[in-house]
Amino acid sequence: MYHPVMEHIRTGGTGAGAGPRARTDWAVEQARALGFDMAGVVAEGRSRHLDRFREWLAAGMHGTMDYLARPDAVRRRGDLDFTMPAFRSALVVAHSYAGPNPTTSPRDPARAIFARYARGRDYHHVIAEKLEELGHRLERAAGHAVRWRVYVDTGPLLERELAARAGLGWFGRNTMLIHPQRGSYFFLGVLLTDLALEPGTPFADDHCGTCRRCLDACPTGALLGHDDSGAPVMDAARCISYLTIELKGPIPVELRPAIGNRVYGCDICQEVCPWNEKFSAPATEPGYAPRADLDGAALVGLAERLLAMSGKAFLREFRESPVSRARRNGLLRNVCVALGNWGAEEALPILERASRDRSALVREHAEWALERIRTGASGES
Ligand code: B12
Ligand code: SF4
Ligand code: SF4
Repeated sequence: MYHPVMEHIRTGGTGAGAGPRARTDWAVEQARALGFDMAGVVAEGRSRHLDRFREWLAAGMHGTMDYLARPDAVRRRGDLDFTMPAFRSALVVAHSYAGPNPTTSPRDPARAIFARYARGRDYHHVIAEKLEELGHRLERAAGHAVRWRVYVDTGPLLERELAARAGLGWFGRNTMLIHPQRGSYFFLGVLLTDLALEPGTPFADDHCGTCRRCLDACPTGALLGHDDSGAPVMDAARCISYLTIELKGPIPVELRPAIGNRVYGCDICQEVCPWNEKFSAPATEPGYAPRADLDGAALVGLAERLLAMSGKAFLREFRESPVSRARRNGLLRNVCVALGNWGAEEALPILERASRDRSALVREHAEWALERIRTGASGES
């Protein structure tokens, strides 16, 4: 079996026309040249865990993420042949976004904390551009027409399952895909093709052992441990990443205090993971360097900026950033929650302004925060 770890790559391979093994060596080498940290191959299109995915949906753990439950999309997750009829291989890549927290936050509750993955340029753009270049190179080297399609969170694929089958890591209790020498601060991307490539050895070990750090650290109780099949389970509807990014309506009141100053996404269950403490190396991709305006931004200043912006201006401002997904009202909603959790009187004037905002969503969260500060409830949790 071909092993996908980068260190095993032969250099100087002659290319994509020479048979599956040589073609795979060459493709993985090209992936590394393009800046990816790991790459591996899956050649079997059927999912081994679609039942598990269906059960997860049936339990409503996807919250309002209806796109995950669309019947055609579920069917496509079950078999890559439905996504690409001539499918023969999936090249799965990992791209590191690891980086330190700003020195000011998350400890300073007056400052916002954006999840690491969202501090720089949007990974969908960065990875898609690189994978498209890889597709063109594969086609040129093959010397004939090659079908290929790239995915980075952009279609109904079980990316983590594919990555585990390609040998890139195991499913940790925090539900992240973790590699024993790289931790979990990496994105995944997939290139599907009708070219034959040599499959990698699926990652069989589970290195979590008796550790429970992520379960204990999750502030909202979203991580539920392993189910009977051995799969790690998350109630996504409770995850701060879902609450601050995917949820478009009001954040459930009982979960607002647990969000603290995390205004966009959450890394807590990765920060406490020993595999990240030991092995996460800083990302080499320049595009993932944090934007100055998001790096430990003061909550009051951020709220002022957002209040002065229209929805369109927000999308222009954050066009190249993952943060655009929350839209202006969603991010402002989150900032109001964080201001309420900070609990300082300095937050009152800006929250009063937010309570007169044109968005009902923002007004309601500002009212909640004002009430929390005025009644002194912020200090109680
Ligand atoms: C929906 C989604 C979310 C949801 C739900 C997350 C979740 N854990 O399911 C929310 C909004 C909460 C979320 C949060 C985040 N996400 Co997200 N998300 C996705 C998305 C689009 C789909 C995931 C999905 O289908 N979930 C449903 C569950 C049931 O499926 P699953 O996680 O793949 O789980 C599989 C296992 O349970 C396995 N399984 C089943 N049975 C068995 C049995 C055994 C024995 C074993 C071992 C496994 C196993 O099968 C399942 C299905 O294949 C993927 C991209 C993609 N298309 O895959 C990104 C993705 C998973 N997210 C990613 C990231 C970076 C994040 C965040 C870190 C962002 C942040 N900082 O805020 C957090 C991390 C939170 C966390 N602890 O998971 C990366 C993860 C990379 C990695 N190293 O794992 C992905 C792959 C995007 C990408 N292209 O890089 N995300
Ligand atoms: S990302 Fe945060 S809220 Fe979500 S499961 Fe991990 S620790 Fe819990
Ligand atoms: S914190 Fe511990 S249990 Fe959680 S994913 Fe990391 S090693 Fe596994």
